[in-house]
Amino acid sequence: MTDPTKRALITGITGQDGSYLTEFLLEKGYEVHGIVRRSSTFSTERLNHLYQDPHETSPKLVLHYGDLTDGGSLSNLVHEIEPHEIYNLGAQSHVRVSFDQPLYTVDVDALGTLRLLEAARQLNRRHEVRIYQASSSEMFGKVSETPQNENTRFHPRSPYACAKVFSFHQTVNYRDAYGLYACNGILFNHESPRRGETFVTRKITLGATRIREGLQNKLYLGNLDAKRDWGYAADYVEAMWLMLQQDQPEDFVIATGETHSVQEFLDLTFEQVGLSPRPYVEIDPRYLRPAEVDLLLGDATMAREKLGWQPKTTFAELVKIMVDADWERARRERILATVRAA
Ligand code: NDP
Ligand code: GDR
Repeated sequence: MTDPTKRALITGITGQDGSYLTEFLLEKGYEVHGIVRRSSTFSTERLNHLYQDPHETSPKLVLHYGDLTDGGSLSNLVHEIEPHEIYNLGAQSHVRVSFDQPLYTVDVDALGTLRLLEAARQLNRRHEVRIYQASSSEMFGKVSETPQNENTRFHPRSPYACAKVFSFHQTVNYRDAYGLYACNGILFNHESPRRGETFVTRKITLGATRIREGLQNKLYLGNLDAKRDWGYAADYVEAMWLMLQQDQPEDFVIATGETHSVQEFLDLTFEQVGLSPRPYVEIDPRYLRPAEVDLLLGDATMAREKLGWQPKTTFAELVKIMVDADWERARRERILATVRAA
């Protein structure tokens, strides 16, 4: 291919981060290719506003069927597309679910990364490619120091986190062993109105706004004492891109430097909809985990100094962005329900 346009390949393009990263790269003039799993219903809801008819000449967003468990499809796509940058965001990303599906989680989140690194290594022999690995603050697990930075020891506490630690080290090793431009973004929790509905922040903003609109009576949650460093997903995708624009590949922590408990997120959300959580929230043990990560707090000094990156959205602003979006949705749902009942 001789076209000077930069091509990016994204696994996990249909997820929260995939959709924000696609917007970001399209605005930068990239041609974006995404890998989508085949399912019986469409999984591209988060990308609908970016959709381009594949019959158009030179579409800037192209989706391909593939799967991180299928090394053949990954290798074929990497070789056909010849991307300049690969973002490996695809994962079974739910920590609680990883206890129920440990082998599947490891296949996708650990071996899937290795399959992709291997395809990238082969391509890199004839066409320079850079690869970003979506590593996670969950790797710190039972933390040995606070705040956590790039030198903090890993102590993973779930099948998900163990798989991510494997992928972290494979990424570093492909960089050391083969000179591949490969880096890990160790991202702390980041949320948005596009967050999956079973992650705690979205579950709370959806639940509180639906309760406010009379669509739901109860919100069932697990451990309210866990503390997380929550940022805004739209801010974090810029850091992924910046990591691939440096002279040398390195691994970076991306975080806000503030930590809040699930209880605090809950209180602020209910305050914004003018309710107290007490009558509505119940603890359901099914949402507790066999091993919990109690406290995460990131130190993103290295990202600030080397990438010039820092978060733009505060905790209170994040909660408001999510509440506003879900409240609008709940209002529409209530109006629809009223019309149907009439
Ligand atoms: P999501 O769960 O929203 O998205 C995950 C994506 O991976 C979806 O597009 C999903 O496809 C895809 N996927 C799942 N299984 C496979 C598979 N077998 N083959 C190919 N693709 C697959 O996650 P986020 O967008 O929140 O996170 C993106 C990445 O960053 C993940 O790797 C996650 O582990 C990691 N991460 C996330 C953080 C966060 O706070 N959000 C923090 C740190 C790391 P489908 O739509 O079909 O399900
Ligand atoms: P996490 O996010 O496990 O940090 O992983 P999640 O929102 O699932 O949990 C955060 C904390 O909230 C507690 N919690 C609940 N969690 C869920 N899902 N549902 C509940 O009802 C509930 N009640 C309390 C949890 O126990 C936990 O302590 C996310 C994912 O995006 C990972 O892919 C990513 O790597 C990490 O963030 C960084």
